[in-house]
Amino acid sequence: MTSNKPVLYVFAISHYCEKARWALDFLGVDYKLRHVAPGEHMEIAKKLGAPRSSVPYLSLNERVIQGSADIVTWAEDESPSGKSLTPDAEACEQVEKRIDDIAGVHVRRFYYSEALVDDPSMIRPIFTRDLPLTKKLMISLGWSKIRKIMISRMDLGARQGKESEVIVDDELCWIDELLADGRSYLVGGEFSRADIAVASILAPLVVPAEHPVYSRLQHPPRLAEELSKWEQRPSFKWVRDIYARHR
Ligand SMILES: N[C@@H](CCC(=O)N[C@@H](CS)C(=O)NCC(=O)O)C(=O)O
Repeated sequence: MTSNKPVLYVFAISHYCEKARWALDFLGVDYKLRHVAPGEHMEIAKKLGAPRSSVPYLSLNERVIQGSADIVTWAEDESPSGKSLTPDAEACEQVEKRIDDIAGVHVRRFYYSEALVDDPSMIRPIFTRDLPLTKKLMISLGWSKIRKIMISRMDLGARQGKESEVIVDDELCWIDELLADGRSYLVGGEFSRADIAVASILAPLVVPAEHPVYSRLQHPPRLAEELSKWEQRPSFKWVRDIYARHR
């Protein structure tokens, strides 16, 4: 018997996937979570008729919704709980778009520039997490090839990592400034999609205890040292607090 539940396709490690997953969970949408292996994600996307290869994508019976922002919008429209995540559409969109387009890309590049280049065995388990045994084996056997493709596609390396670190620092300054007036939430005085977007995109750096995947993630040594300098930033504390209260 096939289920009619929407299926959310994710990489366990992806912060954009966490964003979509958190919104679906928060809004009480019933869905099936499906972890996919790198490579497999492209084949499934194509089969479902998604315009691009990237996860997350949500398969409804008759169509597919791709991209974390569109999935959040769909989830809000469909929410059985009647909860909303958009107190101010324009303000939420401004924050969400900036965090997705800039920090989303550079947190990943900063992180992987050490994790995938210098310490690949440390993060391999997260790529095979929750996959069926055959897929786990496939990833393990093809790991050096997958790693090379990712290094080239995301333009990773020591110089690139430093470059992204500076950009992430600037984006953290922006969030620190937003929080400087003592607000608990980024937009409209209530928990919104802007909070989910910012907290989930920064989560690979902050590793909040409530995160479904990263809570057990260990940072590679040099990254850990760099991140220890940011531990007391308002943005880091805020991400921990938002996760503790809403995830
Ligand atoms: N803006 C997109 C970004 C999604 C994205 O970059 N996904 C990455 C994982 S973090 C991915 O699937 N990369 C592999 C690919 O594009 O084929 C979103 O919000 O969903």
